[in-house]
Amino acid sequence: MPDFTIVVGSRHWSSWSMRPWLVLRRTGASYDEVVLQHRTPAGKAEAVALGPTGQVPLLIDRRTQVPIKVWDSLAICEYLAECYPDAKLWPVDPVARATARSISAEMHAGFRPMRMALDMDLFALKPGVGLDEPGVAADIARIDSIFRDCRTAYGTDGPYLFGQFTIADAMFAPVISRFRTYEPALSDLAGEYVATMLGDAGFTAWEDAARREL
Ligand SMILES: N[C@@H](CCC(=O)N[C@@H](CS)C(=O)NCC(=O)O)C(=O)O
Repeated sequence: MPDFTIVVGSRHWSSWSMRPWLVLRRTGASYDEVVLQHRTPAGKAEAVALGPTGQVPLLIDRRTQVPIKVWDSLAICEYLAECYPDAKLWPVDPVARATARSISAEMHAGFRPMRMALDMDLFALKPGVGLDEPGVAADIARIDSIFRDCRTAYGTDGPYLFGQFTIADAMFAPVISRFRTYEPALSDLAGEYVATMLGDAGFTAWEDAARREL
């Protein structure tokens, strides 16, 4: 039996599921998946039966006699970082790590106007739709500045926000999908980072699995 089970929602829409799934994949751990159509009554009932919140994602660690359940995307990422220190899921440098944690928490708790107006719809192309909704431009500008600032300050040893892939990249991965769908204007540096993430092996593996879900 694999060490972990990750319960995710439909890969087309479950932005919260995408994040820890990308991180789990980076650990190299063995895992299997349960994919719930979380927007349907049947999928919701399954989620309620599996975890305490009735939401996805949910991680089940089966390495212990009594399996450990971890819910909420950021908590799952933190748990995996603790289980797999060699995977360097957070930056090694303490200043970079503090920044990575801050922007990950900012993503987790914030950007509500953008998240509400620009739904993740993995393969859809809807250029311009929703961009003039209240608060959306400010959210996009803030994300653009996060991408620019991290790439400039910490991105010298690789193409990701902190050089090598970290949890921060996973936390912003659904935003990458949204930017492809709604095509807001971005700075050159932010646009380059979006292109990097669209070509990331984990991101494209998520897309491949979504195609098989259809
Ligand atoms: N804060 C949670 C949010 C989880 C969440 O909202 N999941 C959505 C799917 S992306 C869900 O389960 N929706 C179904 C529902 O709430 O009934 C996390 O970070 O994991």
